[in-house]
Formats: sequence, structure tokens, C-alpha cells
Amino acid sequence: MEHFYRDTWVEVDLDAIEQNVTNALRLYKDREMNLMAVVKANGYGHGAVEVSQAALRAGASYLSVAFLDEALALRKAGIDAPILVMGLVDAEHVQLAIKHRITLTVYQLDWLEQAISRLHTRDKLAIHLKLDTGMGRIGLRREEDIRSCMDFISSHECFELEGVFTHFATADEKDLTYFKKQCQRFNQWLEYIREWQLPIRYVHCGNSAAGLRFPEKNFNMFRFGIAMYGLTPSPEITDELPFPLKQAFSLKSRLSNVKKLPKGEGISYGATYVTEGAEWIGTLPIGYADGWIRHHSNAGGHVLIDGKRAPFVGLICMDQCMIRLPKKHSIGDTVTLIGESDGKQITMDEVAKRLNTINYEIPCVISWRVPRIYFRDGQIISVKNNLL
Ligand code: PMH
Repeated sequence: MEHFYRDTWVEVDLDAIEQNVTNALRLYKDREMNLMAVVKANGYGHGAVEVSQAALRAGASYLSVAFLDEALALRKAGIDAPILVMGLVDAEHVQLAIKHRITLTVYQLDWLEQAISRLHTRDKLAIHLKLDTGMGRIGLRREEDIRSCMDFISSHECFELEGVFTHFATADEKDLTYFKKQCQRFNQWLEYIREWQLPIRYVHCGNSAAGLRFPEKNFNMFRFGIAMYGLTPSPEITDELPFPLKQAFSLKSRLSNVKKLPKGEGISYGATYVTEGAEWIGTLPIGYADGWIRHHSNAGGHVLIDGKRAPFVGLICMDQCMIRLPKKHSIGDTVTLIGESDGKQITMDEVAKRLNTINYEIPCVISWRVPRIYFRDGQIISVKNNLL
């Protein structure tokens, strides 16, 4: 087990990840469904290796990441499950993908041509064809381009067209007009693709929102990201989720200093906060270099200490910040920045709302300076400290 010596850490509840995956798959118990666990960005900041293992234990059959390095990191950690890279990988690296059995996303004829010049006759490169039905990011958009890619793929045996997919831009919104338009396009474009009669194993379009809200719209795979981590795809549809999600991520710290200040004393750079009376001020060893960005101090944020709320005061520094304590506390007392403390909770959604962003962003930006502790059955099963 790795060690760490600082008094700020993340706790990841792997049972929560497993439970969210199990519950999602249960929605599809009457038919074939593959769950692709989206573990890009280091598992949305939770830790890609540990999350992948938990998701696979609970029945996920595929993993996906954003770029090749993330896939290689999983292989290096001994993960054997199929992995799809959902972003562009330079055709120069196709041999690396084959060597490590990594599936690539394809959406350009040029790319296929470049790849073929680097493939040997007996190579098999697994690919998923990406269609841009309205996300406007990457993917094929025109019938003739889809057809020319299909011609090329079907006439070169080194390509194994294992999947076809698209990505929704608004599956997490109440208004379904745009979502329906994307579904309709995807269905129509799949018709073209079926003309080649290739045995395509996976067809996938759904993210968490579509996977949970519209089982009938998903083919035989969906890509489960945010909800696997126990976070709602958007506050707008929380009431529509078919089961309660269990948040896996908590962020904790311990007081590194406690002092009583009289009225009129300034706190932190710029002395922007001045005590309003005699106040107990606590210092926490977490700052913006840990991803606890400076905006927390202006945005009226709180932490929990013994289940009571304590506000941030003064500007967040690089490695430290200050809070106003409800009463005298001791150095070493635990403080919860995200998660539960004595039956009270600060959710990821609360933190995201305070910062005027989405819950996805919060765990992603808690930097790798902050060690992660992994729990299963209430026991610590591993610790990750990227510094040592
Ligand atoms: N599929 C693709 C192609 C994605 O980009 C994402 C998330 C998912 C599936 C999973 O979505 P979910 O987390 O809503 O379940 N991608 C991103 C993104 O690029 N920015 O925020 C989320």
C-alpha cells in the first residue's frame, strides 16, 4: 500500500461505483446490454485503474478513455478488458494500438488511408466508426463520407469494424427535441452502414443520461460516465433517474492551525476578509494547486466540521486556506470539503453550483497532488499517492 504524509486526501467509495453499475445494468436485465465504463480523465478524477476494476467487477464489459496515453496507462496497470479511445489517435500509432489491443475511433477517410500504409497484411485493428449526429465535435456527418469510409473499411481486412457510435449533446435536458433529431439521424445513418452487411458487434449512442432515461433508445451498449461516479448528469433530470445514485468521491482535510482573533484582523493575501468580532479561525492544508480554486473563497463556500458548516474566509492560497470555525477546535480535527460529516452533506452538485459549473468538473480538477484512498466494504483497500 502506498503512503502519504499530508493532511488532505480524497476518499473513493468503490462500493458506490459497483452499486451504480449494477443498478444501471439491472435496467436491461431482460435483454443484451453492454456497459462501457467511461474512465477518461483518470476516471473523472477518481482514479482510472481502481474505477475500471470496480466497474468490471460489477459487470462492465468495455472501458473508454479520451486518448491513447490513457489507454496505455490502463494496460500498464494490468487491465486486460477491451478499451476504446474515443478521441483522435494519430494514424502513426496504429501499431501501438494493435500491440496493446486498443480499439480506435475512426471518422476520416484520410486517416484510414494513412493507417493502411502502416498496417501489415495479417494485422487486425479494431475500430469504432464515429458519427456526428449533432454534437458538432468529431465524427462523420455526410452520407457520402460515411459511404466512402465503409467502402474503404470493407475492402481492407486489417480493419475490424467492431462498433459504430454517436454522442448526444442534450440527452440530459427536459426538452427532447434535439435529442430526438440526433436519434433519428443515427438510425438513418445506421441504415446506410447496414448495406455493407458487416458483422458489427456494438452499436452505441447513450451516455449516462440516455442510458438511464431512455433504455429503448440504446442499442446493445451504452457509455456510462458521470452516473457511474454517483453524480447526476444534470440537476434538471435528477427526478427522472430510475434509482438513487451513490456519490463515490469525498474530499477531506485536517486543521493545521487554529487561533482566536479579535475583531478587525485581516485574513490571507490582500486581507480581503476582516474579522467581524472575536472569531476562531482554522487553517486547512489545501489550496488552488490542489484544484481547490480561488473562486471558492469569493463564492460563499463552506466545509463541514462535526456536521456543522464553516465558511471559507479570505482568499485561497496555493496550498492553504482559512475557514471561520463555529467554535474552538483542535489542530488535526477532520474537515469535509465534499462528502458527509455527522449525517450532514456537501454534495458535488452544491460545490458545482457555487462555482457556477457542472459536477463533472469538480472531481476532475482535484489535482494528483491530493492522494486518493480507496474503500471497499468500509475497509481501505489501496492508497494512491502520485508524488512518491
Ligand atoms: N461518451 C463520450 C464520447 C463522452 O465524451 C462522454 C463524456 C461520455 C460518453 C460519458 O458521458 P456521461 O459522463 O454524461 O455519462 N464526455 C464529457 C465531455 O467531453 N465533457 O464532459 C463530459
